[in-house]
Amino acid sequence: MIGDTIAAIATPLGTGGISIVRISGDNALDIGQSIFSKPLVKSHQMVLGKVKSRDKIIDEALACYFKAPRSYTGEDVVEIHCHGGIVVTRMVLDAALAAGAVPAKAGEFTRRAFLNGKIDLAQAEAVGDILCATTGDSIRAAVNQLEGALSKKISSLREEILGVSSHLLAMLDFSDEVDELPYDETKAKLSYISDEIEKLLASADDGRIIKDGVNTVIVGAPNVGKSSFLNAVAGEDRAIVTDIEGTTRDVLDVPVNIRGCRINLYDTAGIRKSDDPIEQIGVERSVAAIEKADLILLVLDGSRELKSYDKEIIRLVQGKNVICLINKSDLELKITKPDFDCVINISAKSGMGFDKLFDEIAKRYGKGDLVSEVIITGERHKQALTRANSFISHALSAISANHPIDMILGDLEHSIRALGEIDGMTVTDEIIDNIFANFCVGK
Ligand SMILES: Nc1nc2c(ncn2[C@@H]2O[C@H](COP(=O)(O)OP(=O)(O)OP(=O)(O)O)[C@@H](O)[C@H]2O)c(=O)[nH]1
Ligand SMILES: [Mg+2]
Repeated sequence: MIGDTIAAIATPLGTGGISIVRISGDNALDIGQSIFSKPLVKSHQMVLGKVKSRDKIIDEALACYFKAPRSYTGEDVVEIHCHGGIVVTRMVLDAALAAGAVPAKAGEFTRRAFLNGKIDLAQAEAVGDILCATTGDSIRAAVNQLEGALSKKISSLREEILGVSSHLLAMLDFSDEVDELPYDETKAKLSYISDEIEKLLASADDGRIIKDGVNTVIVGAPNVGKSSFLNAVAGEDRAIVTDIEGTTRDVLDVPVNIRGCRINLYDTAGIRKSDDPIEQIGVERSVAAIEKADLILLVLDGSRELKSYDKEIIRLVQGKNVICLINKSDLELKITKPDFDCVINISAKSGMGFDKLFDEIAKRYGKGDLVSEVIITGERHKQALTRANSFISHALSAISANHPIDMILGDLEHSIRALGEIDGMTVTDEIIDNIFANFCVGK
């Protein structure tokens, strides 16, 4: 048992068809039964009855008993599916609390599922990722992780390392008798493991983009139509647009879904030298945003020739990942097109050229085919794999330098521990607390 019997509202608070109050723990059945009119005898069966609080009927509802361990948390669980009004749902929860349950903390149901071995840590994190997912790709990647794709990979790597460790332990026994140990097989195995970890690490960039989106910075000189473009893509007036140069001062962040890719659009201040100290700060922020961008949308005003500012910005983004947008293409074009691999004529006013731009973005960032593979979407996983790999490399150098077997075994042990942080086989309370602190109550 992991402590008290807990209860919380598992659905978002608001007016809807139904809300679910979930109760989990050793006393879940007693508590659930004490507030429900019909017997909850059979596991996994919905029963229609009345929810009561101190013998007063609160609502008509469906209740379901999930007998341990066949429940989300692995404990006895009772779910009450009541009518979805804010007040009635709170009253059902209050009835469960009055009957002896304690309020669940953020993520406590999923945390218990992890502690009871129903899911591992990577799978628990996937639950959080599904809740926050904004695109089909990010949901598919998270479901893949929830189904255990990453966990299986981690566990097979761990098995491989353990295999090498037992082989080395066997060698320890006769290491005094021979001058040189037959390390070839060990080296080959460790190199293979390291390659596999590197393959996983190589997927982390794609994984970050699938989960968190492509950081896309709109840059250009003042008045070229950056904010107009942002508003047109977002489909609402998020940024102020005027014909005065230097309208935008701060960086504005708007996430959009373009052909199933999450794109985090950043509108920035037009870059030019300015005497206005506020505008100058904006310009500095624009330049800083360029440095952190995955993709730069360089906007130029097609209705005029390039000015010195434009040329300076073109130099600034040279060599980076740029799509050049010739805006105001609804007007007569006077611009000499600059030399970029990808130049697209658009009009923020009419929407012309957007299709072509969106196709280009989908071509570059649509990861639909990738999400069926094992990919790393979490920074925490990336760090743990990097550490695991550095211990493997260390072990390989130790072998080459003919260091004692104990040292090599130590490296392998550290590497296994680092991998264990991903699925939770070897994890500190602090890491667990951090992960579940990001969950909401009721999950
Ligand atoms: N004809 C035409 N006008 C446009 C287009 N896009 C923007 N404009 C006009 O250009 C002017 C400047 O637009 P903004 O979107 O504020 O330009 P900006 O690049 O954000 O400017 P700053 O914030 O000052 O750097 C406004 O008067 C817009 O209506 C377009 O595609 N066609
Ligand atoms: Mg602007």
